Amino acid sequence: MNGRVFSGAQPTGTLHIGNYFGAIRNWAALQEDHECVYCIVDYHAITIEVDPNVLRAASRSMALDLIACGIDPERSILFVQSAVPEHTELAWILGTVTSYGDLTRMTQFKDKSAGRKFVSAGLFTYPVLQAADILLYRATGVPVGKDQVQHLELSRRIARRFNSRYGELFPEPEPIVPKKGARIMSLADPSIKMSKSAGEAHYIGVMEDESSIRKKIRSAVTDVGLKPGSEMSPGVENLFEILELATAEGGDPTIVRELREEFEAGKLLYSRLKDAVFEELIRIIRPIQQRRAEVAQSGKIEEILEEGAMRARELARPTIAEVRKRVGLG
Ligand code: AQP
Repeated sequence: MNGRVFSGAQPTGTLHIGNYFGAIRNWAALQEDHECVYCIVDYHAITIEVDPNVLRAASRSMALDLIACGIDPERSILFVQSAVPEHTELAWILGTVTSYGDLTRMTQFKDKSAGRKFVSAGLFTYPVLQAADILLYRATGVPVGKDQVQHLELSRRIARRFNSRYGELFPEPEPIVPKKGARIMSLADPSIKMSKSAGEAHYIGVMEDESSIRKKIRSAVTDVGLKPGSEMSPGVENLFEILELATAEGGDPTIVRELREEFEAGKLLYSRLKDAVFEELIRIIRPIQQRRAEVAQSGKIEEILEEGAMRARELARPTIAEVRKRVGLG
């Protein structure tokens, strides 16, 4: 084993291909040679108002999505964050070694708070809870997309400040970011990242039905007036990246080469590129959807999550006990 990794996904909706290529694929791969702790971060999800009944169901649904994408609950610890209250206890303590100034520089807070009438303090302190999630398990690696790298840097600073004030306890966690797919953009607006909360048009769900995926890809923003040697627009670049990532999972890479050559020659028909993206995505998504249906039918999800929470608490309790002792609490 090469150490322990931790990562989380918010149950704010269904997994999209950005989550899959940027993070979840890596989560699955890391199971081969790491001790993996994967969490459905419902405490994070409530930083933006959400219907309680929707949230509970969404956490179960996210667990099914993750298992369908290859997270094996026997090899990895898979659980819902709120079943392990040590996360919030550590978050409070770590908040006292977090600089207010650092928090004000977080771009995710700026993006997510923009245009909202009510901005919760929880949304502002979100990165402290994220640091607690990781440090609670003394994880050394965190597989995430590019959007989370700034938060990870803050987690490292928090660990450093805690260690220097109370004595060495936490390793400084390193982000594990894929070389390709770390930032998939929205198809409807390639200037923003693909995201659940940006709205339906902005993402392709891993569990979405084929006709809806086809429609979204067909209406993906590209550009007009392709000439030989012209620069690739962000929308076209994004489609090529998705195509490359999908073909890399057991597909035929010749199609990517051919389409790139057609682009260079100024002859590429975007409808051809979009059809290829659709075909390749469906090829990898279909078996995931089938697997999800099977796991859902087995009716074991509650049991899996309970077992995961129990295993997570076994790891979390000694850390929190040590933290309390060092800080002089209790
Ligand atoms: N567009 C993306 N490209 C690559 N990776 C991405 N991730 C998110 N969007 C992209 C990575 O997916 C993991 C899980 O993300 P999350 O569920 O914790 O929430 P998020 O980062 O806030 O993702 P969303 O879809 O944008 O959710 P909402 O809209 O609900 O906030 C993370 O590792 C993330 O880096």
